Amino acid sequence: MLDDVKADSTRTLSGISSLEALYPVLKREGMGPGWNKPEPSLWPSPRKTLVPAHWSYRTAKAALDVAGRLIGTDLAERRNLILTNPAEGNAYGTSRALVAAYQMVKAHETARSHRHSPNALRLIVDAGPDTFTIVQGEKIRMLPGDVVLTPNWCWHGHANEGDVSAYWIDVLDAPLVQLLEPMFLEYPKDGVENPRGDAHRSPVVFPLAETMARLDAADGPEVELGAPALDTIALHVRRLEPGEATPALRTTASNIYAVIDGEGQSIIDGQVFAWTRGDVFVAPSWREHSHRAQGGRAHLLRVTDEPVMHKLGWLRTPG
Ligand code: GTQ
Ligand code: FE2
Repeated sequence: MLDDVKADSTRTLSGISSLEALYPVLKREGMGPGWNKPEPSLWPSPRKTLVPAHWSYRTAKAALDVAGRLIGTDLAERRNLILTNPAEGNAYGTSRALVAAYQMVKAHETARSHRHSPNALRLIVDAGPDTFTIVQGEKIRMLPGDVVLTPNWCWHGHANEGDVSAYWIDVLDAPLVQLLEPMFLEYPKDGVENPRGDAHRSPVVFPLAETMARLDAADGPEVELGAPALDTIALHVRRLEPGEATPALRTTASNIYAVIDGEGQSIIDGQVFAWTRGDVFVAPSWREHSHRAQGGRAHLLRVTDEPVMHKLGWLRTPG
């Protein structure tokens, strides 16, 4: 039957003498003329389809406090607010490859363990000393300014054993995983993970105090956490001295910034965003940007898909 249709098309094609007659036959065969598309498939330089954007921690925290009264981690799995890039047609990511979210775990609450193929990391914004994430059975303390990794397929859950709510910023490469489709998510067969002890040192945690000490000793204003931190995501902490503007950066990689401390403003492709501690903002691919601290020193966590761009030969950062 299928062979009959194919044979029929071949006969039809041999009788065609105009492009207009060719197009419907091609369509029926699941083919399209590359020379006659309404939109080109390739273009000379990045189209900058995602937009610069900023999210306020103050607002997110207030929203999470409301959500905390209305939904528990038993139902929510994760009580998070996803920071979707407001570009038209975009439904999920903060940048093309990465998604950022604010997450809250209330006092004496846990968020059950799971593991997934997306890589993840968290920057702690506000948390009491008895807030933990459990990564592969290792109990990791989460203090403000600390960065914790949960690489691809590592078990992880969160536990707040203290009396105050904990708030942090998650970044995952889930949009990239959605695009390429190697998505897996799994729950423990026997419920919860049994954590082992308290980890003070672990390859998955970058305590703030250590990062600050490295910056104090560094030649330049930026240090990298890990090399890179995750297969798909690199992390850098940038110190901004008051009044000093960073050199303008334009790169094919996308950069999500989370404010560790201080305040200031960034100009992203001509748009000005004022920021303060806990805020998140994004400079999508090819959007030139620079930052300036105001009032005092500030520190930004720069979260970038640079390792992906570099590995694939697509990283370009013209001077
Ligand atoms: O904390 O495990 O924001 O799995 C999104 C997915 C956080 C998490 C998010 C997640 C997590
Ligand atoms: Fe997770």
